[in-house]
Amino acid sequence: MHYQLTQEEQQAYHRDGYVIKRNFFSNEETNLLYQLSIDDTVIGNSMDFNDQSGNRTRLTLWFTPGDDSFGLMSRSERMVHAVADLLGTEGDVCHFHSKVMQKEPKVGGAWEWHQDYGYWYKNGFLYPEAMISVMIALTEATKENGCLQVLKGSHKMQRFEHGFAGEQQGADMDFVHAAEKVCELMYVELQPGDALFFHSNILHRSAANTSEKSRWSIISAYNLSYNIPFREKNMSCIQPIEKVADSKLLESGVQKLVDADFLIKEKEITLHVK
Ligand SMILES: O=C(O)CCC(=O)C(=O)O
Repeated sequence: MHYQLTQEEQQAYHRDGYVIKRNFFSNEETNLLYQLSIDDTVIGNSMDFNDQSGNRTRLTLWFTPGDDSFGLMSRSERMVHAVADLLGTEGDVCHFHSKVMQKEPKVGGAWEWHQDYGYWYKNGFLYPEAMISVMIALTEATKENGCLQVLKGSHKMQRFEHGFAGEQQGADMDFVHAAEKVCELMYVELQPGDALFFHSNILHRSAANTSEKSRWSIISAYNLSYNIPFREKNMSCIQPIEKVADSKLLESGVQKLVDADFLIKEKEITLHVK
């Protein structure tokens, strides 16, 4: 077994519900990913979501990882091995979806308190332990431009009910307030290329971007092959990833997302996948 994360990092993930790996992607790799994230193929397929205050935040989401630069990133050996280190080896690592989060200066809205499994449960996934998200910062993420906030250790509380909060799904705020009393609030500030691995049941949110700087990131969500959803039509989440060498991303240069299976915003889908 090839370990990508140290024993300490793995323990931190299981204890806290998240772990940060600094400089997981180099400056050169991150620049390349950032270039793709502002390309028409990404921006042209973005969807708006309003938060509770009516502020717009945008994302572009697709399911099947291809040979584009994001696919080469999400299928890279370092990424797949790190995910396997955290989820375990009872199943193969599969890619559920990736999304480019676009929090624009001044207008980029908030993401309300939620657990990713609060959404994914509705897709019929049975095992939250088999699911994880990995956020790669493409720009600096700070308190000022609306970095992710997590309630440390809240993944151990299991799933809360989620209902509508603006156009998003938010966790039942009575439970969130109770969790806030016993869990430390952490602001996850990241530099470009840093990776945040977070558990599907950790409570997290992010504030609106009131700064002059955009906050761009890519989040890839993974699932283990045995966790077969009974209400999900996109099957990439149970197809073992075809890994690629870490060097492939830079060797290939900017490769655009062509013919990707983008999520189109419809009421039904908005409810279930983010
Ligand atoms: O990017 C953000 O600010 C929030 C992302 C998030 O909450 C999620 O993807 O579950």
